[in-house]
Amino acid sequence: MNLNGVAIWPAFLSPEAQAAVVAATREIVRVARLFHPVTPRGQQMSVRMTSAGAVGWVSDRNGYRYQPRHPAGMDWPPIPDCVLQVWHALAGTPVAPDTCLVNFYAPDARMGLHQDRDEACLDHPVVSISLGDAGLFRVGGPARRDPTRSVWLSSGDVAVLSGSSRLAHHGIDRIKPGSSTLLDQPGRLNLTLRVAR
Ligand code: MD6
Ligand code: FE
Repeated sequence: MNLNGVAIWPAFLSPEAQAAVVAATREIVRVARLFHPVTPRGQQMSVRMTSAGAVGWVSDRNGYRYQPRHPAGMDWPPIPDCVLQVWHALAGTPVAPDTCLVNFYAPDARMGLHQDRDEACLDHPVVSISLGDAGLFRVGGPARRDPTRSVWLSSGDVAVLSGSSRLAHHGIDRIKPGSSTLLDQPGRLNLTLRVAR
């Protein structure tokens, strides 16, 4: 499926593969706790985040950036193999990702329309894995005012932003609590792989 140039692979991950990624993500979160980032303007984001990889995405009063440590000071855990496999199957590049952002949406969390442009080189794709409750994904174009289209991303779906869609605006309007039994709590987990440096 293609939504404004974003490739969407419905049910790319089997239920078994989804369970393996959830178990690996629990291990990431155990070491590098989820936190609520604060935007540069001082607003607390509703999504909780952490990262795996050589660098991780953080946001605070000093801006958005990738940095080699969690805000609490520890190294980010390594990106799990089962997650790297998804990248290598779909990214279309031999370059490996150096960061995996973990987003957790409680039932009332959302993510506003944004572009992914904090990476040093914007030629590499972004590969995004959805797990747990479905999320309403909105995709526009490179300009903020470009028209948008929306699709529900369900557990096991994978989205790839590359080429003309790499700088597409996108966001999550809301999630549908209770639409999946994968997680042991209501909510949605999203893992996003990138080449950041
Ligand atoms: C989410 N995803 O699905 C948020 N970014 O929860 C993103 O912000 C995103 O899905 C870049 C590429 C794909 C994505
Ligand atoms: Fe994004």
